[in-house]
Amino acid sequence: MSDSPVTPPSDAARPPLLPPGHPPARLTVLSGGVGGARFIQGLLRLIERTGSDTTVTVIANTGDDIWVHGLKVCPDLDTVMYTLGDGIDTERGWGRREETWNAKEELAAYGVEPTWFGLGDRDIATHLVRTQMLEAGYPLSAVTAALCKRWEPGVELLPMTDDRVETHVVIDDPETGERRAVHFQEYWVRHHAEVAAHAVVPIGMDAAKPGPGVLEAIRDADVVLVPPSNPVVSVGTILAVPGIREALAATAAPVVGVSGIIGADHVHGMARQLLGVIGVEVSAAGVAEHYGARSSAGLLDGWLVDTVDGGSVSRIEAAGIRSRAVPLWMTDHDATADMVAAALELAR
Ligand code: FO1
Repeated sequence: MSDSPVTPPSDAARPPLLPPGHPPARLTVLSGGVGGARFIQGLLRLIERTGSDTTVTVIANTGDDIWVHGLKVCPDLDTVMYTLGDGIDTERGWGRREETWNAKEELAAYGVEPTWFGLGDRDIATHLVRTQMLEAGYPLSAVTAALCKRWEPGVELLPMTDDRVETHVVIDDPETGERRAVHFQEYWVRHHAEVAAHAVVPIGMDAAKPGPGVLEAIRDADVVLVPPSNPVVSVGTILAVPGIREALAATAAPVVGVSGIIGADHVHGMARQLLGVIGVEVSAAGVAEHYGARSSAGLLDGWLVDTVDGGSVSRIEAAGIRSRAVPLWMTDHDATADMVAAALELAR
């Protein structure tokens, strides 16, 4: 029997038809700290569940970074790295598990400030490595890649910029009543976001450039995901890096976000307070409208809200953003994976 001269069209010619909820090949996530890290854990669980060979690039906020005791601390980079590398203290959501605080106690015994910012002994090793490498001339992106060689987070972790940016908050000093700018960490960790705040200022942002790989990760993504991170100091700070908004407007990838506000309050952190500072309604719809629809020079193509906010879906869609109400409580990795699958569905 002669061989059939006709060969079937090769599958390589046709992009594989992905079953619903199956993550596409290349995902890029704009992430803050705790909320973003939990969201990415769910994304990795979804990839594991579907067996897809998806690559994930995380563009992390570095505006929370702070120099303390001569060390450079990068809370959002470290929270993502430790969480995905299984070194995180899951109670706190930051820093290392099985931590000890001897150095912190010794510093306090010397009366050295800031005593309100806790550096654990294990965590200090990360900051020593980072500070040494920065002082040797390595950019933050190279330092992060080096630290990730140990932690193997399973994603490409990119600082939003290699340049120094610090988020400061203008507050009324609780002791003196005088209005002054403090580092975001002092506002959050020392004052628990309980003092009157009047402005959020990303110091150094004008001179900042997107870090290596950042614009490419946005351009080349199949979908860009915006986790329920703080819209002001986490996502907002990433969007403020010159060039990043333009890249998000230009990418062929749908941009889909998940609300960190459920009902009238944030799930974690201080989004409620800071949304008030910038005059944005503290609601899932308010944040969606603040981010704006891509069809009108904004950020979003899609926006997931929690089931309690189902009534706001029509308002969000009226703003030009596709929306769906699904459970958004990240109670465990599978619940979060379901939420990520819903976000990817919205992106299709
Ligand atoms: N948060 C606190 O509430 N108290 C602390 O003493 C504290 C220390 C700290 C040290 C390193 C680090 O990476 C994070 C740390 N955080 C602390 C959390 C940090 O304020 C937040 O992770 C982010 O900046 C906000 O998302």
